Amino acid sequence: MMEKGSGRCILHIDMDAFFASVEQRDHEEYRGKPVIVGGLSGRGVVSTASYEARKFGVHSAMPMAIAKRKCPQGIFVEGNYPQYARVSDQIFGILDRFSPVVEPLSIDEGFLDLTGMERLMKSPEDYGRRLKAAIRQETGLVASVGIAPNKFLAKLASDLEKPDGLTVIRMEEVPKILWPLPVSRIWGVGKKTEERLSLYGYRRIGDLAKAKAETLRKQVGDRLAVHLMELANGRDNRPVEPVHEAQSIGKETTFEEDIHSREEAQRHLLALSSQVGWRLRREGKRAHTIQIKIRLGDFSTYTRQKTLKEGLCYDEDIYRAALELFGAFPLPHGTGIRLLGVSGSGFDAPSELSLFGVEQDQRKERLYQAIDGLKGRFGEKIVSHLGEAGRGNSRR
Ligand code: TTP
Ligand code: MG
Repeated sequence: MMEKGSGRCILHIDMDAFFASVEQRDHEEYRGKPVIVGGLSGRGVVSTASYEARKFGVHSAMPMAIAKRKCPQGIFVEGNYPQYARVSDQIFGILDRFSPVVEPLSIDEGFLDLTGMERLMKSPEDYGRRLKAAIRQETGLVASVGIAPNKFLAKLASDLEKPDGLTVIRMEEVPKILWPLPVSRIWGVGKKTEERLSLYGYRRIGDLAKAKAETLRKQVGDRLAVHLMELANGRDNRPVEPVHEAQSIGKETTFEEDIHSREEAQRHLLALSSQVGWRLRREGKRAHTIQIKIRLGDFSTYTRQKTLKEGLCYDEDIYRAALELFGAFPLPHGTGIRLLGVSGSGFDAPSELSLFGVEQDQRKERLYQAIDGLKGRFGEKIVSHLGEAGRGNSRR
């Protein structure tokens, strides 16, 4: 796989029964028992089930009522989503130590590109073992790992020996491992395509790999045929693409002392919104997504964001969005706020017409031109027609 340096080496990692495993880790009395996480109200569905619960036929997306029937002795919990997000951050922190190229796929899985890292490891398999051990040691949780020359095979591999799996697929093993599997295991083949393929007699991946290209093309069309034949032969050229932080313009403030009142927090959000607005306008940008960040006294950190049809660049519009997000955030009793942040992302292309783009509201535009003129001369904290800007002791 890594011998010649030309082929890739891709690792896929996926946590086992992620939410349920976090619950079992955090509650000793749940360990070894069927734990089901999900919505407990009338029409709730299962988010996930521990492997003990899966033996009863409980699985993700199943209506909770059915899960309760299948596994009456189960432990049913709503789940602690901020906790899962924190653990996920911790896991991705570990992944970042094991490869400079990490692509997160979901809260509990991602791809690592190990290509060219031969010297750092005894073997890819050993590296995978070390990664699993680091995760187990630092988070107390178990992951499954797949290693292969491409993404498709790596993801398939991580699933083959779950839970606690470590599976390597080499190119020459494709006929043995891949071909006996049902066509539905091919990425992008859902129920409909599966049915269509079965009409033509393609049930296993090997059936597709051995099909005549021309015949398959006629049956399912060029695009799908190429996709199916590539993957059925274990070929997949998609690179591991690390997500860069969404480009954003933001400001945050860490307070000298944690603040405890919502009113005070709102004043800071206004100041931050004004600073973000000013920066957006200065750069001729409009943000479709507004995010607030809240760090509590215990350092737990939350972000909340909303995306709007209209791009924003005016202080009061940004503040309104920030306030709405903040209003919906329940502040736990007794913990103060240590940090607040506001940022905008998801930019429209900068307009070539004017600093403000095609702005309908002439009055607003003139007002902000005047304000920004003053800010330009005297610094960004000098003025806001909204009154409170610049009162936070912002740090950069
Ligand atoms: P998965 O990795 O699909 O499932 P899992 O980690 O629970 O189990 P496995 O060992 O098979 O990987 O999803 C990760 C988490 O995402 C899962 O713990 C809960 C959540 N999730 C949902 O909330 N709803 C869903 O339908 C699925 C599939 C997952
Ligand atoms: Mg998982």
